[in-house]
Amino acid sequence: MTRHLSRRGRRHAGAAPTPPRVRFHHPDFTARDMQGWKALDAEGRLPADGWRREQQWALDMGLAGSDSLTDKTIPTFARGELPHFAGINTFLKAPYVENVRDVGKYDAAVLGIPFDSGTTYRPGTRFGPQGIRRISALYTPYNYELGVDLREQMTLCDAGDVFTIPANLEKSFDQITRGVSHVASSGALPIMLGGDHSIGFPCVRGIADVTSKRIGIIHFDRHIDIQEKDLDERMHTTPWFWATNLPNVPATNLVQLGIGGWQVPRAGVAEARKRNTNVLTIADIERLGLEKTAEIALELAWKDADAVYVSFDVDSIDCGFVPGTGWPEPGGFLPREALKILGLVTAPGICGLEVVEVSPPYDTSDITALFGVRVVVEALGSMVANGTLGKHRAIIDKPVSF
Ligand SMILES: [Mn+2]
Repeated sequence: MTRHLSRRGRRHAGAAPTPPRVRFHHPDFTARDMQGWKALDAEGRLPADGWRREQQWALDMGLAGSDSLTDKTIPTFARGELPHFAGINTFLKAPYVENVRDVGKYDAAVLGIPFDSGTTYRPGTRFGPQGIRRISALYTPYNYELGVDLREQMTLCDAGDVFTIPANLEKSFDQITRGVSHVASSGALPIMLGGDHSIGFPCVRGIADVTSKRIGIIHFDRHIDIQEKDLDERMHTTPWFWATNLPNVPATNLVQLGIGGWQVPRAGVAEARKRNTNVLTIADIERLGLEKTAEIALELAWKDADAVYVSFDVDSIDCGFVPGTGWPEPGGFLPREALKILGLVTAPGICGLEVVEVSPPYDTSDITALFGVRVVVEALGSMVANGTLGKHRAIIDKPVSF
């Protein structure tokens, strides 16, 4: 942009000599507070060895491309990241671990929990893992603002889905706990793609089973999800009642962010009050600000605890952004607010992450599933940027083997 002429100068602009072109509003490239400029430099410091290895692997696996192609890194059969519209989708096209005994060779493992028998309104979250994986193909492993490239700085695999039993919550919970405890015992960070929120209990149990240490939970939701039973069963309104009954998962370390509106069952509120969980509403968070909210959440979740688990219900976001969910609710987080808090609360490292309530049959243009992807990569990116990925291994003192 050229320098603005003064009112007087503009009036006589026709007669005045042309002013010199001066960069007036552009920021100083050396300014430390300009993330946009700093991130340009940060990318230049990232390695690209992982990308070159992937390209070579793609040629080895997929045959060299046709002679007419100028770019000799393109194989005949699509393998790896490119093109984004092709290939068999794992999460972020991470390697599929066919033999789950190999899962410990990776820093983090994604596992799908295709289960919606705990749903009390809209079903469809059994397709959540498929929906999230499909649209995850859109993403690269690199994030601009963080200056992080997951392909270069960590190893990720997709362990596939837990075999759940439709119409049987209890058998499914046992399967889920077994799967999660297997992954947790291996040392890989377990990342669960739900599934309805009833999986919160068996997922936390899977991690709590492999440690004698104390676990806190940071829970993003519009719903309080801590009543004992719903419709006579342990439905998706109940996970924290059962999780905080576990001896090493105290309710006082449960931090519930974004709770509110007209869909919060009073039975759950009474239970949260009785157990002294920590509830912050959207209005609280607006008043405190995002940084302060994250600071409070970390303080409460980590108080006398050794690790923190993050449970992210996509319905914590205003329903205008997440139509594909089981109990949509207006008035929740803006996506960027929740992502900011999520990045901050995962920065010290977590012992597990679940993203729940993505229901592709109700989704529009994959936007809810896309947000689910973003939750996972945002958490991983934050831990990589802060050097905390893998810290959870220190708490695994009772690994299981099957
Ligand atoms: Mn919810």
